[in-house]
Amino acid sequence: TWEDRLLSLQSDTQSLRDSVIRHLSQTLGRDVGNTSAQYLYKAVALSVRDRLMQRWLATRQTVEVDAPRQTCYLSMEYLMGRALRNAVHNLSLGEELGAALEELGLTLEKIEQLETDAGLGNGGLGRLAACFLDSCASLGLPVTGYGLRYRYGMFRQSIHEGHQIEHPDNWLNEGHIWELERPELSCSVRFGGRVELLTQEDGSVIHRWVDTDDVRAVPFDVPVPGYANGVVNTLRLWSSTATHEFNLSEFNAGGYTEAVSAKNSAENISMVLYPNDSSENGKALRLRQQYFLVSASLQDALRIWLLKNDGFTGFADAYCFQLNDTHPSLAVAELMRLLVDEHELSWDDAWSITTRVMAYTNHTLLPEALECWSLALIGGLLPRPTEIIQEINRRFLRELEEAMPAQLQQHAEMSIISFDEHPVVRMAHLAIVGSFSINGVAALHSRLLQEGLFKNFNTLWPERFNNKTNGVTQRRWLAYCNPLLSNLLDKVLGEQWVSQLEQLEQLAPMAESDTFQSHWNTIRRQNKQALAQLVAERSGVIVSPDMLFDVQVKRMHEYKRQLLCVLHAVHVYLDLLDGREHPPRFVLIAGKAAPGYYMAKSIIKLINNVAEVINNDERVEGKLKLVFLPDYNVSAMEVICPAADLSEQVSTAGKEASGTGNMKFMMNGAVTIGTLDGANVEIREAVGEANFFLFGLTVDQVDECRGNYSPADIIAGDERLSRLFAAFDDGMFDEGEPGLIRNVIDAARSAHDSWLTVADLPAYLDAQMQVEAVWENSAEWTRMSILNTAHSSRFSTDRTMRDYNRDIWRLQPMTLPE
Ligand code: DL6
Repeated sequence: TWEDRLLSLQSDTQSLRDSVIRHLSQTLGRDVGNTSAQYLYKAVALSVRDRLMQRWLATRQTVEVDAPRQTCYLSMEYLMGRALRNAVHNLSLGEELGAALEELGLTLEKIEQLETDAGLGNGGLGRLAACFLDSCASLGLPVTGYGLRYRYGMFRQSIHEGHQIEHPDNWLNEGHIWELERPELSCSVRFGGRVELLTQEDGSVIHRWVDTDDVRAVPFDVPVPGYANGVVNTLRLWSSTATHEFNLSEFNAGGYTEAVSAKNSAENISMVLYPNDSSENGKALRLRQQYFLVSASLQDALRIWLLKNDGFTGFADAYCFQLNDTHPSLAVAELMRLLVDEHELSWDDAWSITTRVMAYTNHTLLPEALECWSLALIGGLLPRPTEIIQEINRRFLRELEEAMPAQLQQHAEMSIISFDEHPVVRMAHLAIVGSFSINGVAALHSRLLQEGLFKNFNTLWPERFNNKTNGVTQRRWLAYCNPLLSNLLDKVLGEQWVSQLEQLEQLAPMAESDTFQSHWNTIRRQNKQALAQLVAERSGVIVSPDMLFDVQVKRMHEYKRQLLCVLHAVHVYLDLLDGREHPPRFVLIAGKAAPGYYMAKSIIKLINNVAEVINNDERVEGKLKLVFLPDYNVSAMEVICPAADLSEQVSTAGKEASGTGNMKFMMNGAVTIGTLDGANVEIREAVGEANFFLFGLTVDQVDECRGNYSPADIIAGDERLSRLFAAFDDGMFDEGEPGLIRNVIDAARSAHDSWLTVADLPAYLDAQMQVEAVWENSAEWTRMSILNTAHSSRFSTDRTMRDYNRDIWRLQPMTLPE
């Protein structure tokens, strides 16, 4: 009854309040009446963590002992963001905790802001892994995430005179409440050394990897609470440390630096996240990180298996390892090594297990992101795994000779180790040869993989290829980041929509209702006010919530074409100066550029230069603003996506594997302007052509364009473009650094521009005119906005995880008491 509920609410409120006070004084040793905000956050987080512990233990027990089958998700990146709000709501503690904090004179909203983002990822790939974990826990799937506990995560970005400046992300500075160190589960990972061949009495030869430099892998466990189901899965992050503290004799002899150097080099492995998104950079330390992750994780899985089994019969039916891109694809060789060398299985038995447990997800078609390690480098660092890769490849080429006789060109193209003078190991090929499932991340991307990049493999093993369109978790990306809309949805749909997102479809008929539209707009306006406040705090620029909020936030990359967005802003600016009217618009761009990516950094500078001119020109005051928001991260997106009117998804067709920002915006009621690329194709299909602003070349047209492209002619033939480029040529946005800006503009109008910016620009400007026309009809815009949310349910990672589970993992959901 409601009375019982009230009583339990009161007692929970009281026990939470007591718990906060107890942690403050007893765990943290602080004076309750006089402490810093950081300690208050910690005491609150500890109180919530307490509530997870029992369930966490019960879930681990179920996964390790009872679950007939489980998945280990191997990923170099997890972009988790903040944990407190997510845990509070997934545990349904919001009301009680809110009341407890109120009694202490605090608010949950303020406390939440004190948490540092866990930024152990670059962008889409890492955030996808975090969404997957949330959905798996919420669906009760026995899935453990394995990753690295980087001491420094994604760099912090500031802007100085328009330039990106990078700062170390010292995210563990204040300690991390959400992790538990598990030193007793540590293991050793080998590097270097050499391989010895030993002939056995029966004549067989065994390989011994000796004289290695070993590094200790220490796991730190992070809880992953499911939504209202009592399940708490685990994210296990490995930290590297030396196997021996330091060399005492050298230390005693005065060689202090030498004495600690082995320790330092071991600790370096998990020291810092490589800040490259979609490009590999071939550094030995990165290879060490990858091997460290896979070796420690596989050893852990085998250890758990051997707790209740005394051999490997049945292992392949009980485990699946999902490889998040090629970064962990050394897992194929490492599992072979562990099974053959350490557990003495025959090659054939080990290979049969390996190829039944590995599954590979590809996240990019960009050639620069396809990892290839020099055979010499990998051979020096990992001699035994390298031998195994060579043996896998020898057998694979033999298989090819039988399956595709006399097709030597194809054999060379498909070989794991290239036939070059300086051979490289193609990590994607290693992953494909060793996996029973290979998937892309959106329908278009998977088709392009099968018809293009992996065509030969698809001919050989068509049954291995499949698509799994990405998603986002509606809990973080709608229910918790947009509480006002979430409350409205609770009222009109009931609270079940949070776990049954299909219920959003029921909003569609309400899209025409004046009353519902009015509620919708009131909420959106408040969300826009919150974003306006963030923008004012971080950039000093004041924007009105009545403006059209036009947003492009994502990693800075030429193929994502932030340039289109800023060129359109300049076009509007020039129009306004020429006396043409446009509805008031606020263009927001944010994202980090890889520190070594000169062009992406120059684009940031260009955006800031243009912003400086526009925002300080009184003639366009109140009509146009452009802001580059520094230090974009998960927490910033939680404020941005509920407030966007227009979502910019404008990559060159065929380049964006899927995109997931596009889904967050759609779910929160933004309308997309985009190309037929990645998951945009499916978004448009879901929301209907009339509710999506489409422009630009298709993948086929992009291909046709190559070698036959003349941006100069396109510019000369379109007055808008001529005026635009003339403004840059006149130095309107140079701000004292003409070379930099000129470089970007010249690259865009070069016939060699791979991103075809100018080719798509006229159509983009036209599509933006359609945007304005609809925007001026407020009821029509609101209808489109509501329909976007209504039709967004297929972009939930709950759906994505069900798809993975149905086709790849085949896990039985766990049921635990709530
Ligand atoms: O699948 C997640 C995400 C996609 O949404 C993006 O479209 C794609 O660019 C990104 N891929 C990478 C590739 N990195 N590497 N290698 O981040 O994956």
